[in-house]
Amino acid sequence: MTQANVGKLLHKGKCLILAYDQGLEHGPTDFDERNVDPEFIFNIAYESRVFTAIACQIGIAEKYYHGPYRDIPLIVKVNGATRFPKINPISTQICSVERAIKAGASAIGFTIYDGSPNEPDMFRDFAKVVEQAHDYGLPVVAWMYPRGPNVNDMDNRVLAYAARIGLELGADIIKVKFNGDEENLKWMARCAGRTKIVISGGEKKANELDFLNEAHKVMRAGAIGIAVGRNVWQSAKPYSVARALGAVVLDGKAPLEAAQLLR
Ligand code: FBP
Repeated sequence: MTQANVGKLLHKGKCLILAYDQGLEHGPTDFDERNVDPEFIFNIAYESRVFTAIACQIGIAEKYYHGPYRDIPLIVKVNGATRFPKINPISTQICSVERAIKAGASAIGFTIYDGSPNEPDMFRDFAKVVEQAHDYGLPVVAWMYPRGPNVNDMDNRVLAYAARIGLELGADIIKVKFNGDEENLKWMARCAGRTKIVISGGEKKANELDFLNEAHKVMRAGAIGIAVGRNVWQSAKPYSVARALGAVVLDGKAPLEAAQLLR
């Protein structure tokens, strides 16, 4: 059995990833004066001490992943896409596994738009990336995002299909979206088998407790963690939100109890 070293991305079997690839994926509309600076994000991860990994693109990794930040395991995304309109979505490989390792990667991240007319290209690139990463003992985290002209990315069956594709393609962890249906998430975890599931954060919620509740729900349904960006670094109190999330995701605390840390 091939077993990449997933453990280095986990704490007590749970995973809390701070995601900061939105500058490429969405553009700077997600940012303000503070969080436009990658240093601010790395500092949240370092000071809050709850994130089991940080995920970003290669350019950010090479220029900002230095000094004490190197204590936080790094996931380098090796493909990416912008939000400019596309008929057929594709996430193009923009970095080699070797370059990611030189930048300090402990794991490789890769997006697949399942169901896109360009799916075969992403599958092909992903297969090579998994092979290379595993040769170096690095686990692979796949952003499994069904997307394309005829794809309903929040449909239960589509989400379960994406989870299964992650297992079949050899991902160690898949990052998927949650449509609010806990039963379906349980089924997705069954479909993913020995591939672990983390849930995407999504747009910033108005209320921090709502996000803690959602985190609690997905953990209860069988995810091993969440990968969150905007709900942390767009918050006015990102350090407190991070600690409260850590309490829910890593320590299994109830959302209301964890919310005490928001003060
Ligand atoms: P957020 O918590 O900010 O949603 O980040 C999670 C994430 O998967 C990022 O890693 C990625 O940039 C983004 O969401 C992709 O979002 P979209 O669904 O708009 O492509």
